[in-house]
Amino acid sequence: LQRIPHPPHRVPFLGDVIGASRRTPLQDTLRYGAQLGPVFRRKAFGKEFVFVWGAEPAADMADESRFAKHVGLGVANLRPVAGDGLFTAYNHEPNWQLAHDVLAPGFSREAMEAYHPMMLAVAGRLTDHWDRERTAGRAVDVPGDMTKLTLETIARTGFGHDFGSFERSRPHPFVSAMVGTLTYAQRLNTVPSPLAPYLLRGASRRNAADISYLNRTVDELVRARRASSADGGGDLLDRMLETAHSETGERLSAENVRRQVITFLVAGHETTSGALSFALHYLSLHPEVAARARAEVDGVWGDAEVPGYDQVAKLRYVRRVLDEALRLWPTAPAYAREAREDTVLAGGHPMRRGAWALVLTAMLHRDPEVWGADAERFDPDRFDPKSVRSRAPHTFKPFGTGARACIGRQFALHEATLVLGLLLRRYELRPDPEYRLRVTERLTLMPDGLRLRLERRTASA
Ligand code: MNH
Repeated sequence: LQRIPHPPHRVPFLGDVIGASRRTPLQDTLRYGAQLGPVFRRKAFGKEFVFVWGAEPAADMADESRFAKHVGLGVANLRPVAGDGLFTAYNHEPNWQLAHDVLAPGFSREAMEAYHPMMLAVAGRLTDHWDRERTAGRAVDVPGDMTKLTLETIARTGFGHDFGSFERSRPHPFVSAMVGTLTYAQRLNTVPSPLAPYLLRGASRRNAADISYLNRTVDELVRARRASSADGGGDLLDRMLETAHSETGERLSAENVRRQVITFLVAGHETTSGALSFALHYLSLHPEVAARARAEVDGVWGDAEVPGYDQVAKLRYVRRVLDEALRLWPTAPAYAREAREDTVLAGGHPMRRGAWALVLTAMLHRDPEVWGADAERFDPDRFDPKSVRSRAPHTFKPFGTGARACIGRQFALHEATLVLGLLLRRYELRPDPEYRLRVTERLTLMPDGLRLRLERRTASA
């Protein structure tokens, strides 16, 4: 550890906090990373973290025989909300494998095909809303509306539930409670742990209220399903309530179902919303990219009123736009890995069994040695098949890695590609010339205050 570089000006007790802000821990860490290299440490508020990026450490960390997911920091801070739900479960907790096996079929191709019409219906509510805003001459609130869209999508497809987000002018209280707990979980990392109960007393009381609101919402949703004679047509909630493990016959307990529903409602929308928002930001700034993507949509969808399931996967260029947005701003910007046994990282850093480090995806994705001198530039062609083949493996990891990688990846990609296709087909996106990208952090990333003006396309649809 002593040999790993850290920032030069350490403040006693507080650590490496000069020039750092508690609202943007990730973006501050990126600045340190650029100065300190692909394996570095940063001490903040009594805790010392090791961060890695660069092709070699990232590939090492992806070796499942030597490393596994580490539940620490922000993820561990979510345990009071999400317990042993899939995202926050420790590797050794039996409920992880059980829930993984029971829920994985909920993300199969067949399941996704069944979600497709529901995703279309929710997207229709977004375009209705955007049509009204456009007609009224108003700019649209991109992150706000993408959050409505993705929350309604996971609620409807996963749980047959409708939060009515598009009928509200303010975010649904579920969203406010969720944002509250995510922000609180992040803040816990930025105060010395022994002092947290004092410094965050008010915040921790609000957090307890947020958690109990989330629990109540979910309990009500589950109660409604159990009371209803109809099932959810095999949605995620049906699987959670009805499905026994194919080998052991075990089922999820009521308490675990509650944890899973919260997990999926939160993990299932927040990151996708950010990904869509960043993609729309870049599309608005790169009309040539938007034109190419739009031409693809017109070509693949023709004059079909609504696209079929297969017509989404065929939008290869739109998908590259999304990948490129997730490269520059991976909305889950880091993941933690721990050594399964004593090992050596990247040929020079010994790690004891259980020692852990954060893979800084956001930095890995901007490494000039991997992505070239123009790594900061938005260019979807980096994801054409030839460029992908010529790149080092394990250098694009927006969905994490290994057994604990994102279970909702295909879901997110289908939803986001579909929605980008629909929006490109319908509108021209006009940026606000005054807007400069500001990224807010609450464990996940979001472009703050992004608004776009829309023009209805005249040519088609
Ligand atoms: Mn998702 C895990 C990113 C969409 C549900 N997700 C992860 C991890 C990353 C991630 C990174 C691994 C974290 C870690 O190693 O600690 N997820 C994303 C991104 C998007 C996303 C960038 C959208 C874009 N995720 C979704 C959607 C769902 C979902 C949509 C559900 C419908 N994700 C999960 C769950 C896990 C997870 C559940 C935990 C999986 C496990 O540990 O078994």
